[in-house]
Amino acid sequence: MAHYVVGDVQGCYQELQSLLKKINFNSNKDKLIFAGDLVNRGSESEKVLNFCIKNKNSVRAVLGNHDFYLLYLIEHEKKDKSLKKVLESKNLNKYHSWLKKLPLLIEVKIKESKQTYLISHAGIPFLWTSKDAKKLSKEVTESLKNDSYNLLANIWGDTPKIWSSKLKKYKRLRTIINYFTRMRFLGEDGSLKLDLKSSKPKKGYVRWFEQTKKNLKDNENIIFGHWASLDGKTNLDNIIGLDTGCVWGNKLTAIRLEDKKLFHVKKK
Ligand SMILES: [Mn+2]
Repeated sequence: MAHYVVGDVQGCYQELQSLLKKINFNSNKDKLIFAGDLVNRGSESEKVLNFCIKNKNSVRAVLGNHDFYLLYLIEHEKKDKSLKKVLESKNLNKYHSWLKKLPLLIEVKIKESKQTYLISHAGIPFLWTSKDAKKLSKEVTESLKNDSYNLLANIWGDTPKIWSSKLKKYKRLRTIINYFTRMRFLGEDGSLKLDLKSSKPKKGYVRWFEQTKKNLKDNENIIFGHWASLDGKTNLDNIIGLDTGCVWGNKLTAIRLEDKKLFHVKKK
């Protein structure tokens, strides 16, 4: 049995199938965890969701910003060019209920290596301990369970720019979601700089993992997606980026947690 984490699929179903072949994925014994952004931009988002639901006993995923966008469309707008086939699918209710239950953070402990892996779409800011992050992910999950319509109407926007434990209600939930699903660069105080999307550092801002790495214990690792222009390069062996821009013509990447081996397939 092995645990694999897969980077941003974004509707690239053919490449996902090639990657599963490459890793010899066996849904009866292996576990597959998606680092978010299963859907949108790519042409076969509905097939990716069908695969996840069909294999739901061996598949887990964290929500990415594009998955939130799909949830928003399902509950509010129902119109989008790129996600048309998903929104018109007879399986839409299944997609909805499966996506709604996904967390923002997954923790996997590997017995053999005694390593712990925290998986979230964009990462974890240094402002949170791993215990905080788990608790804050649960707050969003609870809200998606009990109040998704209002939550989804209130998650859009780049403010508040900085986390505070005093934040309440939708401002609080929006900020948690922005850190977990959209973060790239942070100010020195930990404030989000959401309009910077390249991988090049800018004065006054650092890539989130440069700060978070100081918090991690010897056996702790973080796996994230979201940042295609980084092409997986953090230069750290305990904070690993898996978004290698498949939907942009580059490649789809997975990591096997047991030995940290990376697997890639090229965009077809
Ligand atoms: Mn993303």
